[in-house]
Amino acid sequence: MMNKTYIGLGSNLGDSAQILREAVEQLRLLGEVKVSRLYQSPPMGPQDQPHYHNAVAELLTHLAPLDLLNELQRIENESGRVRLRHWGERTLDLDLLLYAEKNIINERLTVPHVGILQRDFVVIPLLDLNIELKINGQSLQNLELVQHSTLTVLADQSWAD
Ligand code: PH2
Ligand code: MG
Ligand code: MG
Repeated sequence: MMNKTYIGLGSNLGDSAQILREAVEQLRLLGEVKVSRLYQSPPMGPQDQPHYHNAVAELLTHLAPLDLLNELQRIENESGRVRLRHWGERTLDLDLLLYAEKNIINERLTVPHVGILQRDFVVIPLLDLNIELKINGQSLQNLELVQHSTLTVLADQSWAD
């Protein structure tokens, strides 16, 4: 079974654009990948940290949710992930945002990812990939935060080619 999944990518330490490019290269080993545009986003959480580079990848994969989570964590770790504090700066963050239409809640994983609908740095890149995307019946394009985006576009969808 092929499953359509969406992965959130973030980085605000090191050469973030390059780190995210290498992460996409690793995701391509797991299945077919499409990426959103690349954005700069002011930090959510502690304000005394750099702006983030954010993007979302659509991944078509045979991997089951927890197997995919394991792969994402492996990629984070192999990239030499540094994470300084909760909601704080990190070299690479890969979040499993959506997995097919599934709702998953267990000790390791909540899907849809917590807070998706409140985060423009997730919603806006998701809309690049699927303008009609709905989460539990809610159309993303109708969310108020789409009109008040704090994001800056850094590159079009060819950034990870
Ligand atoms: N990730 C965080 C905390 N804050 N802020 C932005 N703009 N983008 C992120 O990806 C982000 C954040 C922890 O994962
Ligand atoms: Mg995150
Ligand atoms: Mg994370």
